[in-house]
Amino acid sequence: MGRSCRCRLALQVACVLILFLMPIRAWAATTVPIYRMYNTITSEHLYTRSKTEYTSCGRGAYFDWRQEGVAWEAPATSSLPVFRLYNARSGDHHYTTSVGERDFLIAHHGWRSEGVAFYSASKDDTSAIPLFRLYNGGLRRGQHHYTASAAERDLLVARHGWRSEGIGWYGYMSIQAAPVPATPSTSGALHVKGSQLMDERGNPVQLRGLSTHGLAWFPAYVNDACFGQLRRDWGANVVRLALYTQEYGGYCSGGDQAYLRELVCQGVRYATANDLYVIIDWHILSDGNPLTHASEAKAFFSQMSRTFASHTNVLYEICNEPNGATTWADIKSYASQVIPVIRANDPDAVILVGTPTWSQEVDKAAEDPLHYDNVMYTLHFYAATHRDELRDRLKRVLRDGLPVFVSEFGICGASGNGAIDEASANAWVSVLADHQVSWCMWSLCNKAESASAIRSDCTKTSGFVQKDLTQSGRWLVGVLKGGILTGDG
Ligand code: IDC
Repeated sequence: MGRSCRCRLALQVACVLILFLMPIRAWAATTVPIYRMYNTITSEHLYTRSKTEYTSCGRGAYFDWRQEGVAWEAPATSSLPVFRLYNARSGDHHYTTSVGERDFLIAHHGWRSEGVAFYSASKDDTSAIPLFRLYNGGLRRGQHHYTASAAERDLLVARHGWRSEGIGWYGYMSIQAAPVPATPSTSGALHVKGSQLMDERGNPVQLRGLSTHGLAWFPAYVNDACFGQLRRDWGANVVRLALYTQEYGGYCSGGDQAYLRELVCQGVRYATANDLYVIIDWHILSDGNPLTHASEAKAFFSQMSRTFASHTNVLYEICNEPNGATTWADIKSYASQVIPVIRANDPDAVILVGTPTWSQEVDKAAEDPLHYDNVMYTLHFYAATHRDELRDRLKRVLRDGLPVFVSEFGICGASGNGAIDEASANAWVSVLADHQVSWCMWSLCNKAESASAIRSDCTKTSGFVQKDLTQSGRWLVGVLKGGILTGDG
């Protein structure tokens, strides 16, 4: 059976089901997931509420559908239908809320109605989110694209010749069933080649995920269900475990070292069980210079690398953010002590090294890099504080071949608080996607500050739903679920 036949049949089945279920759903005021599929041959995206259509459309001469997960949630029914049209000549699908547009395309451009695809939420519903509509006249098929992610929209407009056509309709954010990114089970042990992080077969790979807040302060988020949700529902493929060294209760400032080490080990175990890469972050901050606690760092990384020598999903970040008067020479001297300690147990693991001025001066590392394999240098940004100047610095060092990992960023100001700048954050993730630079957002906690992903009135530590997420959290999920931002669109 051809794809469109199968799709039509599935649609008919779905229509019957919808008719059947409609009164119950309306009464229960439920939402239904809308699945997004991508045809790698024609570049068309297809959106469907039919799980059958989603799971049965596979591969053929003219199509090779990739499942991209749940794009958004639609009301099970409403007074605002979104119509689906099919053009047999081009094999393209189109979606519109406008009866006028639908009838015009049918009457004058050879389109056929495929009924109601799904329903729109009301734009007056304060929990509804817009679905953006884009147009690309240069494509033979898939000329329209629809996304709930403003970041994906901005990237398509800025880099891929798309034109924004405003808002198509409204839905609700989905925080389930994200597309499957490169994970330890598919991509294996990572290595660094030139400026690029690579998987075990030598393909470029981008890690995208979330950093914990200080493990000593927010240990409860280190749990199996939480990491499972990050991976399966949000689509993250990395989690970073932030172990503060000097702050209150830190590893080198009175914290219970055995307990903190056990927390890190648990974090690695939960990450491993959920098929995530994991970064062990020695989170220097107020200690300024990593040399301050170099001997504790060596002992710590010696233990960790011995424990996880056989793990292929562990990355070591040896100093979060050197700052103050710390020079690149200081950091080099520190790295030259710590890297051999890790290498003695784990010869190939990827190691991340911080750079001066809160990990912003990657240019210093580019001028005088370390002489070890599988090392990357970190750049950290806070989108409302750091914009073009730091982005340009990143692009320059990448051009010069420096491997960079954005192991921490926020979409707010550098204090971790204050106003959020989504436009700047979107510009950042576009650049990172273009260059396949890996990243982790700060932070997985419910502290009352803008950087936190979880609202401060939410005391859950897993099973988050949309209303549990802050603006930062929602933005993150939107970006993780925007398929194009994985760089494979
Ligand atoms: C911040 C936390 C905040 C905490 C503070 C000091 O968000 O709750 O009180 O540290 O411990 C960084 C650091 C990161 C900061 C973050 C925001 O790596 O530890 O977290 N930030 O200020 N660099 C730039 C910003």
